[in-house]
Amino acid sequence: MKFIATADWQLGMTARFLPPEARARYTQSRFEVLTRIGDLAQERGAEFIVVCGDVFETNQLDRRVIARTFEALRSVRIPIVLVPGNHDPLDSASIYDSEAFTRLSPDNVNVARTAEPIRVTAHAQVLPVPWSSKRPGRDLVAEACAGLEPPESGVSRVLAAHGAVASMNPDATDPATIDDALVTQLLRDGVIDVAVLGDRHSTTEVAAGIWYPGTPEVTARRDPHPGNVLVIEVPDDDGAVGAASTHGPGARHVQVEEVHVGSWQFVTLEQQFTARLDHEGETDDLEALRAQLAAIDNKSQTGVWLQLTGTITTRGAAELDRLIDEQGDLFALLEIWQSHSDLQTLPDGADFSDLHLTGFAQDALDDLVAQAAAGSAGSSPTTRSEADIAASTVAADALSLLYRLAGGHR
Ligand SMILES: [Mn+2]
Repeated sequence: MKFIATADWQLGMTARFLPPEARARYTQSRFEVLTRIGDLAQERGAEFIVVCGDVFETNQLDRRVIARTFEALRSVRIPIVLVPGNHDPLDSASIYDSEAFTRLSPDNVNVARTAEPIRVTAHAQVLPVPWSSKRPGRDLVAEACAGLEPPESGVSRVLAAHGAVASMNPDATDPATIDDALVTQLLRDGVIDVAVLGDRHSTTEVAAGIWYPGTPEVTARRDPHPGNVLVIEVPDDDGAVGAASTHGPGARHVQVEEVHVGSWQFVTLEQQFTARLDHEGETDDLEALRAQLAAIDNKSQTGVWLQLTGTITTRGAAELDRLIDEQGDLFALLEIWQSHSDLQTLPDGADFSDLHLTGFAQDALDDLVAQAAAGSAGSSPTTRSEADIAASTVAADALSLLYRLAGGHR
């Protein structure tokens, strides 16, 4: 038995962090990846596809999202099992009961409405564990599997559920946490052959036979390993020996292959700066950042967050701004990750010496330099107030702008 496991499509998600132009392309890509999943299924001879929850971002979505989902899946002829998750639970407002969904849904799409085995092929069963509310308040997997017997000989069973597992849950007090030790026991006992889960958007092997496929197209900067689906093969039960020996680890080697299908990437880049009045070291830092950006492939489908630290001169800051502006044209998103950056601009009066300012203009410049210095790293921390730091940032930005407007470093 071979099938594709995927999860967390989050269709209808609005990527507000992307600029409008990139956002539209990103939204389109997240439908297109569904077509690639269908193509992969055909290439590999997969017999069905199971989607482990959060198919849709919410239950309240534009009809267009549903229409585009089915259009993207149009060429898929094998069964597709959709398991409602916490984002798209089977509550009274369920998207799966909407007029558009029920009208457009093709015959091969099966929404799991109860935690009862679905016979998807002659030799395969999916045991789905759908969510019926955002807070079930109990371990739905344990409930679904209580008292369950192994499937009949010659049939493999896939557990398809959604939620955090106990061994990885930061909030272990959440009663909906899945007891993964129990899932391992179910695998040992031959009650299930493999378990696939939604919720973690990063492809993860929890334990032998227990996997999160993750989201097929990255959804957030914090996901370390997104963009994959799993092609899973459970060897056919040859029926030569009893159930106790044909099931469980050692007897049935489930093969799991991770296949990258995503076309977008979200990355963070770190760059340290060291201000030098001769600018040489700083130029090296800027070039290092430029090289990091240049090394990225497929820039138009890449979001980059920069983590910048250290010190930079006014002139260096102007060059950095220019670099980010220029490179920003190539990327879907390129911005400084402010909460993870600490780059101090060291005002440097000499930066402006070739402007030959006099009188009022020179006085204003001196004021800005002094104000920028008051909140910068070089000043005493004990005398720095929040207001000083804020004023210093504004002054440093003004100096940087002045430097650029005056045509510095042409
Ligand atoms: Mn999700």
